[in-house]
Amino acid sequence: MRYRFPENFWWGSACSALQTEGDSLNGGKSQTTWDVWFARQPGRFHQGIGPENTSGFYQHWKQDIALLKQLKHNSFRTSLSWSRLIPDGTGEVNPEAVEFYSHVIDELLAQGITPFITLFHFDMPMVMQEKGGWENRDVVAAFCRYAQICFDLFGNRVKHWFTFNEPIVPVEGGYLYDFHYPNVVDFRRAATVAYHTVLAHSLAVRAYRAGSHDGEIGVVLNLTPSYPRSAHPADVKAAHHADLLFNRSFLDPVLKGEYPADLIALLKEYDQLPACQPGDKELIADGKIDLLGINYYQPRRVKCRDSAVNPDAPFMPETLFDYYEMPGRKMNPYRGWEIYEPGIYDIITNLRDHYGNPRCFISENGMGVENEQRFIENGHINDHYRIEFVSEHLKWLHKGISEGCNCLGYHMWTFIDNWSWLNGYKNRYGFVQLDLETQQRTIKQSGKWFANTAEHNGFD
Ligand code: BGP
Repeated sequence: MRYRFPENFWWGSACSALQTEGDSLNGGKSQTTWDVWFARQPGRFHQGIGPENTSGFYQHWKQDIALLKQLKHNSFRTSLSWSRLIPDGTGEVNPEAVEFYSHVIDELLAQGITPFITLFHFDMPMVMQEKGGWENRDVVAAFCRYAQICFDLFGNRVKHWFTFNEPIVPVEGGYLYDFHYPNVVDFRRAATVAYHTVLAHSLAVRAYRAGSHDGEIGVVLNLTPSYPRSAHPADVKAAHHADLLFNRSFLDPVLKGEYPADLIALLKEYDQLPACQPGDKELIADGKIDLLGINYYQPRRVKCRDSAVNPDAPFMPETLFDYYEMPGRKMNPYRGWEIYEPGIYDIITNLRDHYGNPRCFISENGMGVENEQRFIENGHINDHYRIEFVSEHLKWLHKGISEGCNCLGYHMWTFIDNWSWLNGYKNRYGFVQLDLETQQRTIKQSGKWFANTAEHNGFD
């Protein structure tokens, strides 16, 4: 076999609570920011479809786990919902939620599928957002209590924990670019949210270690390699700044236990540093992880700014660089993201060379495509483009692993077509096609290809 992966490689997929569970206001669950935002502004969501309208994992979990088995998964990541487990954010634990998540975890284990559990995947309980969300340190403390409760309830069965999924995304979406609630555009507040998220992560890691649990804890980061337009120092500097803001603002604290000195200097220069308190430094040093999840979808290409900075304009990341469209780039036109397979290799070799080669795995990678029904052949979707997407990324991953990178698995986003935030069901990502009306599930060609690859631990 040409591309054989190391023994015990994790083959699986990822999803999140809010994007799959449905029953978003049943079973004792309280509202997340998404439920509230959707109720207020349904027009901002593709075709007016909100988080109550999903693949219904809350009802169909057993059937879906049977599908995971058919897809030959040996591991699977999903998230717990804070607002389902602790509806008022800080008080009583909801027994219905404990029962639901226990059933899911037990069934995964019974099917030989290792559960990977994320604690927070973009779904802030509204009660916590009303207190200021991540801008408020009390919310940071409440998150730590929630994490501790999860470790105590499920830690005997769950051995792979992740504090956050893509923590930079709620910063970008909620506080810079208006694609998450609370729709603020303010860099200083964004920096505070990012900083407090790192503190929340570190507190949870501390709590996990203090509990002497027999397992490992990490975080899932979306790493977008920053490529400069050219080797000109101005372009290189622009790419370095983008890397500091969007990658290293989380990567360095969780792997090195401290922020990059040049990120601190940069924010200081523009008077954007968040407020620190005594003890924060030690706390961040304690937030070092055992396992890094890497979500990779697209690179970030930048160049130096074409125009001068308006001194009266508020500071934004784009004060420091412009985006660059590489001629001839390969695009996923539905999502508007560049497809650049070598990026996955660049990420893991960078981790090997500059971060001590940490234990890591690809926790998300995938391709959302619109109107996939046009590819139906003999009753199922023949998504050859997705097979090509996955296999091309796997080839680069394989190369990195054969050159010594400590990458332990590959999880696809995602196993069944799911609800994609503001995009609703516009772009389909699954190995399994979902008919939203009938809830019928049909395995796509890529699902068959993946099952075969997982079963043989590689492909030709
Ligand atoms: C990641 C998120 C997922 C998922 C995926 C696809 O950023 O962790 O929640 O949604 O991207 O992106 P989208 O759904 O926006 O197309």
